[in-house]
Amino acid sequence: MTDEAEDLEEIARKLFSGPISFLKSAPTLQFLPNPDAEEVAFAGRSNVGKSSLLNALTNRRDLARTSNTPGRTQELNFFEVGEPVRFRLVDMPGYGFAKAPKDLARKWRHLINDYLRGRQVLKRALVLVDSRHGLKDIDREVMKMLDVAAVSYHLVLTKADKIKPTELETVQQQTASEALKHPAAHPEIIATSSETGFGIDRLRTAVIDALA
Ligand SMILES: Nc1nc2c(ncn2[C@@H]2O[C@H](COP(=O)(O)OP(=O)(O)OP(=O)(O)O)[C@@H](O)[C@H]2O)c(=O)[nH]1
Ligand SMILES: [Mg+2]
Repeated sequence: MTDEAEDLEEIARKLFSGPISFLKSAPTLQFLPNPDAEEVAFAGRSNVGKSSLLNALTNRRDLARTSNTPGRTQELNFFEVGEPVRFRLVDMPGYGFAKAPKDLARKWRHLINDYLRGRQVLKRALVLVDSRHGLKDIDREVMKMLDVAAVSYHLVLTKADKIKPTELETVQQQTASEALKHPAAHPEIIATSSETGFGIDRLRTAVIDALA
């Protein structure tokens, strides 16, 4: 690693292990916080590991609530990083939760899409993909929406501890070749495990890089 990359990793690690606090939950767009800080949002299918990754990134166990059952996160949850505040992390409900009541699924879809498309201070979306399953059509739809809205996003593989390294490499390559066809997708695919901490340093620097 170059000195510069090492420095960035160190800065990122310090920032993410410093003060971080819950700001608020927004069940609808009316309740969004004032757009006075840059934001990085976690998107992805229900149960993919968004809340767990937010906790791993910030070195905290229970900042965002996680669960075995899909549909845990039901609102947009805003967390402020740094003091004074440097930026915000936004945990979102999952999409593609087949068992959710239709009205609720629709409500979440609108909330997520409207937020992602219309938020001026959103600097980067992290689109999480379960490394055991790879990209699904519903992920591709979100990717297309982000392309059209010109919201830059990073594809992040989750639960890397659940598959063999060779399988992980294959899914990483497949995902990378699809990412190339999406103008707003970052070409690098970051593989992570919230369980083992694998890839978390890299994700931290990617988040810092996305900010002004
Ligand atoms: N083995 C392993 N399990 C994980 C990992 N990340 C998350 N999980 C598990 O996957 C389940 C779902 O995790 P969450 O973080 O709640 O997922 P989510 O995407 O926030 O889910 P919703 O809020 O319901 O959309 C939990 O049981 C986690 O413990 C990981 O890296 N490795
Ligand atoms: Mg969640």
